[in-house]
Amino acid sequence: MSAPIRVLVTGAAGQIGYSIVLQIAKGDVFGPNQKVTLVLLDIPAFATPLEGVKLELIDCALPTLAGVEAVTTEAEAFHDIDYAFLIGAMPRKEGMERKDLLAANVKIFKSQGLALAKYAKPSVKILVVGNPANTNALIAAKYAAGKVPLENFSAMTRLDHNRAAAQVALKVGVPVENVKNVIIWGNHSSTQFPDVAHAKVLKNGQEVDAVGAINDTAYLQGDFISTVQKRGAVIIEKRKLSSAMSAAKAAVDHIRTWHVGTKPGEFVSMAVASDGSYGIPKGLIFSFPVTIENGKWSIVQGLKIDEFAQGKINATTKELEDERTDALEACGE
Ligand code: NAX
Repeated sequence: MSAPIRVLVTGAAGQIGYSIVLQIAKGDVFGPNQKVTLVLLDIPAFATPLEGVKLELIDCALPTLAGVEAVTTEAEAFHDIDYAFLIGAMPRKEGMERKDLLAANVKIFKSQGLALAKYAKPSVKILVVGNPANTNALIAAKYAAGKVPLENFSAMTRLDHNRAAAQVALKVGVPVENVKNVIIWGNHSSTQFPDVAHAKVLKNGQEVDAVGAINDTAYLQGDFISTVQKRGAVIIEKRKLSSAMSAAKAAVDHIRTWHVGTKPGEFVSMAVASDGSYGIPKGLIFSFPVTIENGKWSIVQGLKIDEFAQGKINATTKELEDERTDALEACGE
């Protein structure tokens, strides 16, 4: 076993937190040969349930868990960490607008960006799950600039990616592992563009284009997109709580892929800082198709974007630009 790595989970007393900590602790992210020290952060009002989560983790008696720290200050939480799952935030409730969430949450991420700069290892890799995830990541990166590189920040669209792959699998009638290279473009919001134009499915032993296998443009440009875009809202309507089990699994997938890399010929969706690819303004945290090698992501280049796709990409870009303006204002910039 190599030396333990320090992994922070914020909002660890919350519902995604409760679902994810076991998966990280038992090796689902970093593998069975890598010990982890889990650092659990929540707000002081949740110190007692957080302590309960810590006790349960100890009781799991896991060979991969080197230690658990339950803390309520950023100084303790961000100290020397290698990875950060920034989940803690105010979750969206039924009927709540994203812009109400934005003002409340970007201030948390300004403070955590400053804490990353002050306490974390400069090599720390960050996944923002708390909404509005893309813009929270942009704010955290801005306030950690100079210490933690921009490319170490990401936001989660892997849940949307997994939802899209699952819908394609159901439609084609193949197992989900036979679907690859769906893309989520843009924001983790209802303007996201789930795109199957470059996806492949393995059907009857042959790899074919998903578009051909589905052979239903009206579905692909209509119900498919809205099902993925609105899935979070449907889960809230039915559970009266936002997605937690599937969100935790997607966060595990996101960091595991970042840690171990993508398979040859495969890409995944990850919201990262735009370098201007596909005409997206530089610095926006935008979900792109990426490949990952040696812990470094690269945006997949040269994919053909048709007029329909371009319209969708423009809409989600505009929303992210507006969010950036509102977020900077909320941070007093
Ligand atoms: P919960 O309300 O169950 O848990 C959130 C936890 O965060 C609470 O325990 C709360 O005390 C804690 N918290 C609040 N402020 C904090 C701070 N400053 N520092 C540390 N902890 C803090 O929400 P949950 O269902 O776990 O959702 C967490 C976040 O994930 C929400 O913002 C939610 O909207 C977002 N989601 C993002 C998804 C994505 O794909 N990017 C999908 C799932 C989820 O909706």
